[in-house]
Amino acid sequence: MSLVVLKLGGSVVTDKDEPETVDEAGLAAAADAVASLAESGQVVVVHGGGSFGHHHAADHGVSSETGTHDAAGVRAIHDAMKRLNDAVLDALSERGVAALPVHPLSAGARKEDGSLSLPLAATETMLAEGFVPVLHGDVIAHAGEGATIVSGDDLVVSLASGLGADRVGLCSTVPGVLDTDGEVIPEITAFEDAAEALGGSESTDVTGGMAAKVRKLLALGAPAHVFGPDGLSAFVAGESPGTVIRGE
Ligand code: IP8
Repeated sequence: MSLVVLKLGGSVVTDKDEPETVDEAGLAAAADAVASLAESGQVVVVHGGGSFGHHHAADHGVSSETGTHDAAGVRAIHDAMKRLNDAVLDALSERGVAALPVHPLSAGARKEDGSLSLPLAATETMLAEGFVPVLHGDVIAHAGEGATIVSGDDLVVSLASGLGADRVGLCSTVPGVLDTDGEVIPEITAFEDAAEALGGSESTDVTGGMAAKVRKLLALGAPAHVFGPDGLSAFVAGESPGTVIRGE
């Protein structure tokens, strides 16, 4: 059975500029797409932080590199992400999807070099039993740093390579990776293909924006599709909306 790992960007399922606000229309469309994917194969969902995780992370001075030993701060970030995760799970459950949470804070850790260790037994067993695991960007224990942010993109890379995904989708609010003229770059096979065009994310995003996403996706074994909400149905249909990123 084919396995799809789909990341729903925080900007798709939340209003990124309003603290802790779900984008109901965006979430509904995304949940419809996941429900369609789940009808024909296995799917793992990962969602980003949007206005739930990033504001709290910035408030507590935590990023993917800078950690904290303040347990209250870690909980504030994690609890906000659990609230968003609940909203995603509810939307999926309303559509008959057997969605279950996997919280990275309790499942994985980062080594001193920053690399992510994400045991996959829970996710794998859920998939085998017909569930749809839903992970999320989170705060996570980090050797020598206390706890740092793990982005949904890092989780996608670990999940897709560890589980042997057939297709990877990253749905954000942009229609793909854009060149300097604002046109979608159809294919990226090396960072240099798009280096000039890759800027930072405009809203508060402690995990690095599009440049970091492209670097991580180039490291994957499977092709990854970066597309906007308008590309969701094409991705579900097995087409290649937006930009396809395949490392060589
Ligand atoms: O939005 C970050 O996940 P991302 C999650 O996928 C937090 O980068 C807690 C800020």
